[in-house]
Amino acid sequence: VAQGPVNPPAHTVDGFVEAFLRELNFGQGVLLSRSTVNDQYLALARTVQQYLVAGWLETGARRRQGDRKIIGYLSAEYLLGRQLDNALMATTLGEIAEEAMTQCGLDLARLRAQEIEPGLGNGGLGRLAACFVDSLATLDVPCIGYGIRYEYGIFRQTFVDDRQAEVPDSWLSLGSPWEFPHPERQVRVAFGGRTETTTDEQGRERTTWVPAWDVLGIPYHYMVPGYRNGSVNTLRLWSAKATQAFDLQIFNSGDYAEAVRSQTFAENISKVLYPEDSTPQGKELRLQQQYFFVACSLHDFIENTLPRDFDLRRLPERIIFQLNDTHPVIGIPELMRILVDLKGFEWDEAWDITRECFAYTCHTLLPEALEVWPVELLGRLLPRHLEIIYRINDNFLDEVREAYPGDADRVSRMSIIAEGPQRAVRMAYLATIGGSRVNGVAELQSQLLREKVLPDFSELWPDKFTNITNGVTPRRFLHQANPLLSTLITEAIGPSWVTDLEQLRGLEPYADDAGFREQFQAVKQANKERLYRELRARDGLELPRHAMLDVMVKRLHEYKRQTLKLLHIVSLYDDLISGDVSPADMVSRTFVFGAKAAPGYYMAKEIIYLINSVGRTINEDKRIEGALSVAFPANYNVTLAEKVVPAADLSEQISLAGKEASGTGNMKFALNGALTIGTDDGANVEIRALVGDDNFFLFGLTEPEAEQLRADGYDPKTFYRSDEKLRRTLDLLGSGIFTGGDASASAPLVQNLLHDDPFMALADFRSYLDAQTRVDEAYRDSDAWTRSAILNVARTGFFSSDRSMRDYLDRVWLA
Ligand code: 26V
Repeated sequence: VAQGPVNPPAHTVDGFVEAFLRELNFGQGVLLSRSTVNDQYLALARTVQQYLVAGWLETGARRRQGDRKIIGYLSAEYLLGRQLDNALMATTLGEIAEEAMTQCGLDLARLRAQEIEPGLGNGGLGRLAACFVDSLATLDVPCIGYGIRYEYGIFRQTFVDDRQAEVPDSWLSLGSPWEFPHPERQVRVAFGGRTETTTDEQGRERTTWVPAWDVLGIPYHYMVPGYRNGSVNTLRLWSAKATQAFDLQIFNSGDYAEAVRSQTFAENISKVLYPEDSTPQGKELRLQQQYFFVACSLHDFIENTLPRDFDLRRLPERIIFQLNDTHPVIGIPELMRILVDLKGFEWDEAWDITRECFAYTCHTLLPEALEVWPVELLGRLLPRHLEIIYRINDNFLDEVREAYPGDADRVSRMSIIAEGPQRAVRMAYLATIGGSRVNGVAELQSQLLREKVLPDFSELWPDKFTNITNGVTPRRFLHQANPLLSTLITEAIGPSWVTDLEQLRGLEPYADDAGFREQFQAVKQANKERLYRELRARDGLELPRHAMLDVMVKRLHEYKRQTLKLLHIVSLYDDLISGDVSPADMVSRTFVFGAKAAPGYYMAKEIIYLINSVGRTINEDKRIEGALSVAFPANYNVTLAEKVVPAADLSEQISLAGKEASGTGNMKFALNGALTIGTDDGANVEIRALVGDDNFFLFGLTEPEAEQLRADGYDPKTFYRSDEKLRRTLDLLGSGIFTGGDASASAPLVQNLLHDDPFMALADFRSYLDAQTRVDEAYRDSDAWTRSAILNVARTGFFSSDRSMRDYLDRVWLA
């Protein structure tokens, strides 16, 4: 028989129905007449998959024959979103599937809604990884995405008495049709124990690691389809399994719980995604997760992906491991261990190879977000890796001493090991030293990375540093999420913008076309109504059809300043209830929030509580005649984003300047025709430069101004005292009217703002309010607003993740 893949089912309604019924009968083991929605969804998923698999197998075969360099994307998070819609889009099966389901008496939309999205990430960093693998497949660049198959992804958020409560996300519970487990390709990963040094016959010292325990990594493969190009890459996520199911002796003696204890322990490693975003907790299990997936991935690539007997001196010709933040940085000493301890390389040669095989992306500017691991913990869990890190550090510090004779201060500043009561390994330094390139994720952040976060390193190796501005996939976030706008764009400029987003420039002339503007507005209105239908069904929310839709969706963090948004809302409410403005004279607004707080982040949870409290009070107040409404649907995720982003009029990107590394939501909104109100921060800077000052509402301190204010001794009270509107707003927020008469319930946030305000919300309040007034004025002229919205779409093609990938190829991977 032929060795190639068998043909997929026919690309027709009949072919689809036939394949679907086969999956339902033979895969699920049920008759259509007896099947549940879940049966139908699983069968549908497997059916669509059949159309992709041939391309996947062919891509794999093609990659194995060629000798192209592969991108090994190492990321602890992939926030993929639902797979079914993406697969239907990639295969152009949308209409066929719709008709086929109708013929079976089923509703495609209902089956789609059955899918629980794999929420294997926290926020921007995880979603970025998902966009990047999408773009690499679309560009037909060989890539393996490596990560962890968490059994529980990011928690499901609920609200109980306006406060966040977390529920485990058991996304696998109804079946997981998108994954291909390969238990036969298990990898053993060791932990703990000690090292032994011996001298071999040639008198060379050889170190071996004698570990104390181990676990197995089982790979689960996911297809990553390119956009209608037949190319399908692989995402390989690792699941931990105990090396021994249980201890038979203990089991036989009757202590069942004790017999499975070590199994439970080992399998905890891939149990749950850490919901902490930005502030590392130094938890042992998290280091276990990091080493677990990195060790599995390096082993998989070297032993199973490279041809047999591959000459490892040429490893950098075949792989570049991209480190998505510091989470996989332990891969650097791991590759050194493989080369030196297991493959017999001399240290220096191994080091040259290793440095060429890694590159590091830094996604933050907050010093507290840079991972450090206590030496004690790292040495206990990975004793050999700690030795290797010490040796890397010794050699590196020699280099520093040579470059800067007599500068002991610099030597201690640059050491991988931070001295102090608790010695710790600085993972960002290890990544910078052990990789060939370091990049930030937007121009401003890359500049601050060089000047403030890693200044000594950028002085020593100026050419190592580069910027690669983030991007988002136009397939999911424009074409799929906004089908009406997608169609309108295609009618105007043809279909190839989907894979060549700069072509959106062709829309610029249409901004001055009254007929096009009218169509554009109709699309926006339809998208709002689609969102409101969803929020009614999903959350029981009733929202007015016609109001400016003002959206702030992102993780809850003080630096992002959801509080500033809240102060704006309270100030408008104050305008109304004090009689300063009548409801009829106010530009009606609907505010939508979406935000999860890390479960242990106290202030973030207080902010959620107050947004809900303020929202409830405003929504129930008849006096304001519906001029303002607030919606905070629980559990914001990729699926909800796909409805929210296309509907928004105004995108809130209001972090304190110098704190948001890039932002990617900002890009999604602009591409979908929302105008941005934003600070001079992250990628906002680049969005504004592209769309033009007239089409962007800028406010707030610049990064140097914020720094200066902090250096001069920032006192939020002075702003409170000198600005009457601010005073009234904060007093109202603290009065108890939003919290059932209990002023103490709002005190934690209000007191924090008055006495500390670490992210200078009070300093930016006046400027923000003024900008919001400009927004109101602009919105009253709906033609001019729509013109700006169209120009936002036309001018933000730069933010395609396809462009980001080309930049990585040029400046990092193939440089
Ligand atoms: C850090 C940690 C620390 C330990 C606990 C778990 C955990 C999980 C994630 C992170 C990463 C925080 C950094 C991050 O998400 N950065 C965001 O990256 C986006 C993509 O580059 C960027 O757009 C956002 O501005 C940036 O905040």
